[in-house]
Amino acid sequence: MTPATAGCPPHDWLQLTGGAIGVGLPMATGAAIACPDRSVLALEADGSAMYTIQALWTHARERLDVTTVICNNRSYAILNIELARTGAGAGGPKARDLLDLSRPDLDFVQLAEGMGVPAVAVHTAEEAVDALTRAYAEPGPHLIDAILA
Ligand SMILES: Cc1ncc(C[n+]2csc(CCOP(=O)(O)OP(=O)(O)O)c2C)c(N)n1
Ligand SMILES: [Mg+2]
Repeated sequence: MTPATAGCPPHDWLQLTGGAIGVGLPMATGAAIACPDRSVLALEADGSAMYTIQALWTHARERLDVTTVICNNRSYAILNIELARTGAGAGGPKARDLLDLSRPDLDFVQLAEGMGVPAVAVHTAEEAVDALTRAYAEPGPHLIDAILA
């Protein structure tokens, strides 16, 4: 993300200091409470989001100006690299199934709306820009479920 956002208006990055996933949504809560005059963009992967999804309810309850973008690839994708590092190749169907987050697909729009956060799914970069523009224009929390190929 760093090269992709190099030309953006001034901003700060907050990220985890270790390797435990799931910190993104509660960290966005903390950032928004600490700096109520700034908008917070939470970039969160689908598997990681599920560890702390209830933070969305806090975003709604505290009316936090947080826009959450779920990078939804229906997978614990990075663990494929760890699997390859074991020397087991691509793994068998059972091993690969453990890294799959489909069947059923997670519907983050319904999850967010069920906790009081308005949400929309997007499938293209153009739709994402549109959704981000609308989320930034309106105070309070929003969620964009970015469905990745
Ligand atoms: C608390 C915790 N539990 C489990 C793990 C192991 N782990 C590392 S990455 C990962 C999956 C990440 O998947 P996702 O968040 O969807 O990101 P993607 O790689 O698909 O972009 C898991 C379970 C961890 N790092 N921390
Ligand atoms: Mg994922």
